[in-house]
Amino acid sequence: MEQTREWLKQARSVAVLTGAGVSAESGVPTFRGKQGLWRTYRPEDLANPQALHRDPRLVREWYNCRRSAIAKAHPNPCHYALADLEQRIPEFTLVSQNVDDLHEQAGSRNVLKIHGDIWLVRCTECGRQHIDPRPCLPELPPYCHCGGILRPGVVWFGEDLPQNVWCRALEAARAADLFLVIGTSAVVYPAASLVRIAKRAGARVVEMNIAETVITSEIDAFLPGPCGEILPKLIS
Ligand code: BJW
Ligand code: ZN
Repeated sequence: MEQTREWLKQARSVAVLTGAGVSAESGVPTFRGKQGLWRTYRPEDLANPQALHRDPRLVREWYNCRRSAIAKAHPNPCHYALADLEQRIPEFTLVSQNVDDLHEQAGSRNVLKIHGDIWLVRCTECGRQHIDPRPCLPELPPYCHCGGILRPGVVWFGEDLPQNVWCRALEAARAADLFLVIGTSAVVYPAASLVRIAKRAGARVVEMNIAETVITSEIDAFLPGPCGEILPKLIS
């Protein structure tokens, strides 16, 4: 903790990669592990275009469940600490895999949402997208004015990340003196590749998680525990 505090003090450029663990303390379920799974499904079974085609009702149910949980959630001390950090560091980029809006609600400004936004719906035919703030989407399946089916405005397996957003995430990882990896299992690519990219470009990498992950052995420091406790302590 002391060493990381020192790195943080000296850093001019900080990039952060967040995952579902950051919103877990706000009551939003994670994706993996016993606590994370929705019913018996793995995220790989639901978060893909084939699942929407095969079983639109199931996919809609999953997203409605998550929309309701996110609608009820409030930012936790980790979200607020990250917003606070943004004010103190000259160059600060928050790269989030999360599709909720809790970082923005906490006051973070420079957020790169590399896996999209759960409040957006996008037409599978004409590509138009808009915000739909309802916790539950009623129609099955919901339709666009053009007759196309509407889907969540998120990135599923096998789909490209939004290019502009991803390029900015890469730049931030390459420019960082310090790279924080918070509350992610780091198994989903290309998001997880940012860790190695930052490290190769010279950044110190610090991970905060309640459990060790696949990247723990490759990084400079591991701070175990709930990030809603660790990060506020680190920046205090
Ligand atoms: C706490 C805590 C607390 C709990 N405090 N910590 C290279 C190698 C291998 C595979 C690939 C590769 N490149 C591409 C792939 C394929 C694929 C992939 O990664 N597969 C692997 C899983 C094997 N990737 C893709 O398909 C990506 N697209 C792509 O590569 O495009 C190019 C391409 C095109 C065409 C063909 C092939 C390639 C897209 C990936 C999209 C991922 N989408 C999802 C769903 C988003 C929409 C939605 O939310 O509905 O993103 S999947 C899901 O996983 C979601 C998350 O953002 C993502 C990461 O999960 P995360 O955040 O890490 O959550 P968990 O649950 O896994 O972990 C939580 C962590 O928190 C745990 O560690 C806990 O311990 C911890 N925790 N409480 C601190 N209080
Ligand atoms: Zn349309």
